[in-house]
Amino acid sequence: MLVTGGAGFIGSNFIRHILTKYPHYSIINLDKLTYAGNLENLKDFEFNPNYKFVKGDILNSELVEHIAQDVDIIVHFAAETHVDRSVLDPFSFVRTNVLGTHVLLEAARKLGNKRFHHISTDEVFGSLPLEETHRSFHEETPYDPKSPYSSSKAAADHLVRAYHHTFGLPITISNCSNNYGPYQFPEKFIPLFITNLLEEKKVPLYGDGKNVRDWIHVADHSAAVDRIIHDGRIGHTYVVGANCEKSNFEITKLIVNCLGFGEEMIEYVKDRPGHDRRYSVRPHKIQAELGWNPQMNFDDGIKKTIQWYIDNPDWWRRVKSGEYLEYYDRWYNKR
Ligand code: NAD
Ligand code: TDX
Repeated sequence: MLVTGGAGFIGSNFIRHILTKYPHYSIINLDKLTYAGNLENLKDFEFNPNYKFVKGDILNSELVEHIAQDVDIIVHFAAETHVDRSVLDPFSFVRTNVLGTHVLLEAARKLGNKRFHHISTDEVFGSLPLEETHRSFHEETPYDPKSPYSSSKAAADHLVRAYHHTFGLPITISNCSNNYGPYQFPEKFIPLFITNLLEEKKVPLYGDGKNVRDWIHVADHSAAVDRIIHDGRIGHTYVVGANCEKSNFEITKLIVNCLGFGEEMIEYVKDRPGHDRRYSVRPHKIQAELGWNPQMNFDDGIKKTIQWYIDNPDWWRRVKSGEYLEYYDRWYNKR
């Protein structure tokens, strides 16, 4: 299996899931090690003979064709993933998410139509109004991306489908909701808020704090991708989510209280431009067809996640420095 972006948050959790469940599988992890990639995430697999890391860019077609020669499947996680960064620097998102996906599709086609699974997001479907609680995203929802990030993911999804339709490439796509769990880079909402509080800093809640996200533990997302790559129908899309909608304020309060603070630690800050109001995912197809169901309830998952950040201060202190601080400064001072 060739996994791209396996040194990031979800990719590393997925590799750990696969090599634990199927110890005879062999994985090549191709990752550029951007600010978000971290080899420490898979340190325990460093010497596993069935795991190989290759540092490289998915836009390097020669390298991709070389390492994909003998694999049975490409599972494509690599991407620029932070919506706020896509506001500051849209081109890097077009480059990696659109052009990079294209390079991988071409390689898969040239190498005799390799099986290809593309990891996408529910954000390609756009934004739902808060009050229309009966509406959720599903496989037939029209695409309506709103941010440079979600537009670049949508463009990639269309290319993946076009390669199936035009060249018969055996593809599947998953559109998953917001993930949380261990090894998530602390620029994202949940780990940013946990680590800020561990540093006794306030947490920056955007706008009115009422935006809603549909949360899933990363272990459940990994299990969903596992089901799709093994038994998913070729050419099909599966939306993935855990039926767990929460407002940002609700989650903020939970984290703040869990860490022994009160609401005085919440700082309402200027909203993200174009901030999507609500995401909601209806994962009926993957549940009915593949028998997948989320296992982790949010209360347990968030407590375990908070504990993971408490137990791993070296990990997050190292990544929450250098480049990250420059980015944070740009985000708050130059937008
Ligand atoms: P992440 O930012 O933690 O990791 C991305 C990884 O991709 C990093 O290891 C980085 O080094 C690597 N990478 C980036 N550009 C690369 C390039 N040009 N060549 C090779 N490697 C490159 O991201 P994540 O949160 O783990 O997301 C993984 C995938 O899941 C993405 O495709 C994302 O769109 C999708 N997704 C994420 C979420 C979420 O909530 N985090 C939800 C749904 C879908
Ligand atoms: O400082 C913050 N304050 C705040 O209020 C940050 C970083 C976020 N937020 C809000 C914005 C969102 O409503 O929290 C919510 C979650 O924000 P992010 O963690 O940035 O996630 P989101 O924008 O929803 O996108 C995520 O989910 C889908 C991932 O980053 C994407 O890669 C994935 O596709």
